[in-house]
Amino acid sequence: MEVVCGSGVCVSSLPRSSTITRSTVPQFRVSYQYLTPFPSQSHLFSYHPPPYAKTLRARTTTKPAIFLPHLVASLQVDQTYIMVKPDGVQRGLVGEIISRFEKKGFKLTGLKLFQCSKELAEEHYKDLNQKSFFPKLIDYITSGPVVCMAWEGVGVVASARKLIGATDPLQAEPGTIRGDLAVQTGRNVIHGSDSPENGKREIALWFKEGELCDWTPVQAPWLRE
Ligand code: DAT
Ligand code: MG
Repeated sequence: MEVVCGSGVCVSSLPRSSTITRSTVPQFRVSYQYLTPFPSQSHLFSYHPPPYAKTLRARTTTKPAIFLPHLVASLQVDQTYIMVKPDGVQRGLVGEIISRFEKKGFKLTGLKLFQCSKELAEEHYKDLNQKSFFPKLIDYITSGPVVCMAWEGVGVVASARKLIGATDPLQAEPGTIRGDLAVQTGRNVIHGSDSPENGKREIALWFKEGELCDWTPVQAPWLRE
């Protein structure tokens, strides 16, 4: 057995049936602990012996496999900023909206009812400040309290965008929040960050230090292997 690890790339000639344990590879203890949450070690490698290989020798071939770091990266925990806009609060949709994210299995790390200032709304939507609808958008977001939320999880940013649906509620699929609960872009009830970077930026913008909770839900082992 031969294992070579470099920066970001690992080359392994482990037979498929091999199990990495502390006793067999004590010097790779850190790698072992890192890989245990994944369903299997073999899916992270570029080469798998074909399942139809007839002989034991073919099945346990020692052909080198390249470790695929992007698969590890895809299991990264992200944060997203979700906000029930003033129309969602006024229409009594807060519980319904929170419930959809809770039921999906993401972790709530921050929650507050908040009246936002014009300056904060402008900073939040600064990428849209050249759009003709920008003044109306700022008036709308500052027209009443919003519910600010920080949610955490693997893939939470993209998944939240799917749960939310298209910007124009008439284009949003049934089953999405906007598809089920709204009819117009200018009253589309909810905001969700559009990238992990913006998730971090917006959470830092809307929450002060000490307003976020680091906790472990008891259901965690029932959501991820
Ligand atoms: P999203 O909220 O789906 O990320 P966005 O970032 O493009 O959409 O725009 C932010 C908000 O601005 C959007 O939720 C509603 C408003 N908006 C966008 N396009 C608009 C338009 N053409 N007319 C009026 N409001 C618009
Ligand atoms: Mg957006």
